[in-house]
Amino acid sequence: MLWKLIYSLKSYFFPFNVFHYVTFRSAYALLTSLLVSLLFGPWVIKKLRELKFGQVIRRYGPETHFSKEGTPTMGGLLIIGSILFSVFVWGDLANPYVQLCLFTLVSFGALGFWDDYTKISKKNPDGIGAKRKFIGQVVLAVIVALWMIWVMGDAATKLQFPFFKHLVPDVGWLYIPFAVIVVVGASNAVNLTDGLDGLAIVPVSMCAAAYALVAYLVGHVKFAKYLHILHVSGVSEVTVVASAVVGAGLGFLWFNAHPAEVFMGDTGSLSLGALLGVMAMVTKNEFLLPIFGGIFVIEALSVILQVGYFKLTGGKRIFKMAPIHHHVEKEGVPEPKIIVRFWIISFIFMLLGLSTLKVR
Ligand code: 57M
Repeated sequence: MLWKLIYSLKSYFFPFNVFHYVTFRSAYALLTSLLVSLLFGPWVIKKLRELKFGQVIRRYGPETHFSKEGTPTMGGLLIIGSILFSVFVWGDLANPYVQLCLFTLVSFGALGFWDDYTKISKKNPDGIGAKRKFIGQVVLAVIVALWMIWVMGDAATKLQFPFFKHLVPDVGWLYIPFAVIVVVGASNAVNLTDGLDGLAIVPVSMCAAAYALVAYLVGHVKFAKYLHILHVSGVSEVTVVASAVVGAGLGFLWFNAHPAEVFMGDTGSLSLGALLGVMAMVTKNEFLLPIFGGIFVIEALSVILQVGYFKLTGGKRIFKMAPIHHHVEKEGVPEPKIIVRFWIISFIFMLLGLSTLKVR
């Protein structure tokens, strides 16, 4: 909102007119959240240490993780704070889609914080419990879905698919359970992926960058028409939010890179995953998310297959350990190598997803 103050002075100094442009504000939103997270990172990590918000390591996990015991967690507070500050400066808080994104970020962040804090205060790795966490996610996802339908109107319940420009069914109220699957699925998939230093934050940042572009295109009538995608007026402002996520993610990576000085915690993973889900919804490109976030799909599928096979066979495993990053670890691949290779795969998924915008 701060940009509106400077923009109002354009009659005195015309170059201030540039503050009106989403592209300009998005670039500076990225730089602002990056700078804020870099500047405040050391202080936040110091505070988390002082508050003894240290990670409890499961003893049945990979031995290489035992040395991570006590690493400050809840670093998601730094990510969320950097995004909020940057969007306050460069975003339009009156925009309903920006409000939806920020509500999702803060509400899921609060749910994750509650879980993280319970894990630490009660020394219980299960935190508030999977059932209570899931119910919280579903309730918040329903609120976001209803809010979006109220804001967006008829277009909200329409679905569009990669490659099929004429297939745009209106699913009506069925969109609510669909939206719950998108938001809760993304939230939990990012949560599961966040198991190695930097493993989740880079694919999250790549997905956010992809949705920054998608939001910009969907929000512009000409671009949307040219690409045969639904136009959603006003959704271009989400480009500013998505760019702030990229900046905050890079800033957090500075400290989360191996060997990590801080973990994002459920505070970060639940909120960022859910935010990606909501960005997919407000841009009406929900089916691009499993492509952009292909690495999250692989991680979640590895758990589903492992647990399902384990139950079906009375104890047999497909992987040495799920999620799949632990299986690769058990194969003896060093953590840094796994992380960078997963980043490369994530980058490929992002490009594949973006390419579908042209192939329709
Ligand atoms: C989320 N959390 C990490 C950190 C991070 C059903 C089962 C697959 C569930 C799954 C699980 O509990 N997932 C929870 C993953 C944890 O990271 C913390 O959690 C936050 C994210 N929510 O921000 O605060 C550990 O991950 C490591 N880590 C890093 N660097 C990072 O930057 O090294 C995290 C971030 C941290 C740290 O060690 O403690 C996690 O892995 O729990 N369970 C698992 O993933 C476990 N898998 C498992 O039990 N597999 C079984 C069955 C159930 C499928 C099997 O394969 O038979 C593994 N995780 C752990 N130990 N920690 C293996 C055992």
